Amino acid sequence: MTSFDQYFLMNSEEVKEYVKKKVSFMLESRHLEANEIGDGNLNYVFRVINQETGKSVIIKQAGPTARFNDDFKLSTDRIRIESKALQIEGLYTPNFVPEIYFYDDVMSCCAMEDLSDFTIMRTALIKNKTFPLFADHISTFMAESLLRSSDVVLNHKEKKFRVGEFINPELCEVSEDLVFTEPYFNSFNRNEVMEENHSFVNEHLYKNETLHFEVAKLKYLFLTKAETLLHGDLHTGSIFIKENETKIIDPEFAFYGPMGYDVGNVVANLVFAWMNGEAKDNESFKLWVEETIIRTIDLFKEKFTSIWNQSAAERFAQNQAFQQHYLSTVISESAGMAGLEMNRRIVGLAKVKDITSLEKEKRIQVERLCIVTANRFILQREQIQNGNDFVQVLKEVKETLI
Ligand code: SR1
Ligand code: MG
Repeated sequence: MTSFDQYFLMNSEEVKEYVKKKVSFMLESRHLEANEIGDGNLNYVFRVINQETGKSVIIKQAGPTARFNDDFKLSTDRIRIESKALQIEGLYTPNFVPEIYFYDDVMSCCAMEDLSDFTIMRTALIKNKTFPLFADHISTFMAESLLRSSDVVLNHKEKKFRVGEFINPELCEVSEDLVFTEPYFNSFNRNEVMEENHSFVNEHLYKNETLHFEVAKLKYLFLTKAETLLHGDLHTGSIFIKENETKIIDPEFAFYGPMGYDVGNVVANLVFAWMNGEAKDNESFKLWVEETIIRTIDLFKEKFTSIWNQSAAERFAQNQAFQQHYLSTVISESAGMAGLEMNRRIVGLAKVKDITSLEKEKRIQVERLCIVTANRFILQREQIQNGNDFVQVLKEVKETLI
């Protein structure tokens, strides 16, 4: 029987043995059942339940490559990054992340709270379900986690130490390629574009020099602006939800980067939900998404300002003009990053079901809508300063294109 003192990729039976040995509230349990339930692109996720007591635990293990494509060789260190990021986020917003029981650096896995009674938010949104508390929850999570890990609140030396802890070169490279470069050049020939949209993509993305200039600026922000500890992949597939609760999972892409990357990802993925409602002529769902985008941004701004006023340690934080400049930059960078996330999910290899599950004619249309909206988010980001500005762009593009 293995003592788990050397790394290997576990199967369900081995995970049961692992849990018996390592998880304090499952020690030597005899009636365990383990199932692999992961549906993400990268890791293996096992749910282990003791059928006698009903107690359960999630074991998440990283393999040496992405599970959906062996071409992506990725350091298993990503589980350390994820565990550590969840623990830090748990200090600021314990209600919005799963509890991490422990991280095992030999097996490159972690044990965490089982959230099986939640649903992945994207799955629920595709059924056009609505969540009235989401804007409140996600704005709290983002304002707390993004501001409290930044130089505004953290001691500057402590922040530099954290930047070092979260150096995440391989996962950052995935985003640099998939989000920032490939949608505009198809550099590795991995883009997947619907045939009917080839010339549209060519004109609006591949041959658009004006756009390339702005994307280049945003890419260099991502590469160089070590502003705060990001979740790094904050889409609706990284959110577990139920009526009254929201849990943010999967921060394996966490690193010190620009705040707007996380905020922009949330907006972009809400826009995908809106597009799904648009394709299904579901006006009430679209209205809920619009309100949710507006409230997410506006509540984020309110909460950000309040945390800043109460907790900022930086000497210049009391300068009102600086505070306004800082927040305004975060929002316009969020708009730019939202546009990038939208374009890459339409033309890149990592797509979203909100769009791919649509029937063909509708999909062709909403993909174009996404690209034009995304480009306006990128090109006009300086003018986007509140929630309504995002929704206005969306509505204007819809009016001109359909
Ligand atoms: C190689 S991983 C592809 C995508 O899945 C993850 O969830 C990230 O969004 C990444 O870009
Ligand atoms: Mg993920």
